[in-house]
Amino acid sequence: MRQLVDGKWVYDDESFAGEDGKFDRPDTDFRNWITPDGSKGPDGQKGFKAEKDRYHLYVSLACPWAHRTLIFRHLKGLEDIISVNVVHPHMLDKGWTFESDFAGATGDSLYAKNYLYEIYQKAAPEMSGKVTVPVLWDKKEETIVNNESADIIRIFNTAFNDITGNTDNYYPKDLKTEIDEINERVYNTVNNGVYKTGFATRQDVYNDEVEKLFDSLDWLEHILSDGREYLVGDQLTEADVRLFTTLVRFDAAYYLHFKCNVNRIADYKWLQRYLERLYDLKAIKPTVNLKHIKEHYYYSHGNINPIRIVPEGPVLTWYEGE
Ligand SMILES: N[C@@H](CCC(=O)N[C@@H](CS)C(=O)NCC(=O)O)C(=O)O
Repeated sequence: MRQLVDGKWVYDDESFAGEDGKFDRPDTDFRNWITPDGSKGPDGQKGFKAEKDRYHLYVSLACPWAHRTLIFRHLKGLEDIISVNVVHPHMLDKGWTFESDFAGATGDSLYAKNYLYEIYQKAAPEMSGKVTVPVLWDKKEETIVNNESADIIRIFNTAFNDITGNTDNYYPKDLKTEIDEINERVYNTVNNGVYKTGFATRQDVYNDEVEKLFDSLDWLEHILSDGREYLVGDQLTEADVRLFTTLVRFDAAYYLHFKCNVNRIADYKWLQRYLERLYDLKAIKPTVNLKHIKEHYYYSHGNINPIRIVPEGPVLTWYEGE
C-alpha cells in the first residue's frame, strides 16, 4: 500500500488487491461542501463559501475520477474561478508527484511542494489514509474541502452559479432517480469495474469482474441503440460525464493493460458513436490527454507491467490530441 499513516508517508509494496485477490477502493476522507453563502452542505457537511479565486483543483489528466471534475469545471464556466494544477503521470513509491518534466504537468503553483501527500499533510498533519486525486483545495483556510469526485462535480454543478451566471444543470431534479440508478451500475461494474478486473490477482475473481464489465457495456450499448444522444433524458447529465471518462480510456489503456479485452469500445456501434459525440463537445475535448493516460497506466503499475514499456498504439481515428 501507498498511504499516510499518522501523518507519515508509508510505501510497502505495489499490490492493489487483498488476499482474496480482489481490489477494494477505500472510502474518501474529505467530504465537505461549497455553498453560495457558506452554509452547510446538503447532508449537513461543513460549508465553505463560493468565492472567485479561493479554490484550487489538484488533478491528474490520467485519472478518470479527476477527469470528471475537469470536465465540470469547463461545463460550468469555472476556468477563471477555480485554478488547477496537474500532477506528473507517473505514480510510484512517493505517490503522485509535482515533477513537471512531462508536457502538461504543471508542478504545484500554490506551495511548490514535491509530492501530493505533502498537500494532505498540510491539511491534516496526523491523518491516516490514501492520497488521491482529485483534491479540491481551499486557499483561504489552507485545507482540503473535498477529495471525492462524485461530490466535487455536484458542488461545481450549483455552488458557483451566482458568480458565473451559468445555471446549466447536469443533475436536474426530475432526472435524479434515473441518473442515480445508472450511476450505481456504471460505478460498480464499469468505472471501478475496469480496476477490479485489472487489479484482480486470482483467475476466478478476474473472470467474474470481466464478465460483469462486459455485461454492463452490452446493457449500455442496448440503451443507446435507439439512437438517443444521452443516457438519461434528452440532455447531457452527470451520468454521461461519469461514463465518458472510462470509455475514453478504454481502448488505449484498459483493453490491454487491465485485460478488459473481450471487445474494444470501437467494436460497439452505439457506444463508439456516443464516445465520439461527447469527445467533440467543446467543454470536453481539451480535457482529454491520452499521453498522460497511457504513460500513467502502463508505467505506474509495475506489478502488472514490470518492464514499464508504454505501447505505441492503438490508432484512434477520432482522437485529435498528440
Ligand atoms: N473516490 C475517489 C477515487 C480517486 C482515486 O482513486 N484516484 C486515484 C487515481 S485514478 C489515485 O489518486 N490513487 C492514488 C493511489 O492509488 O495511491 C474519487 O472518485 O475521487
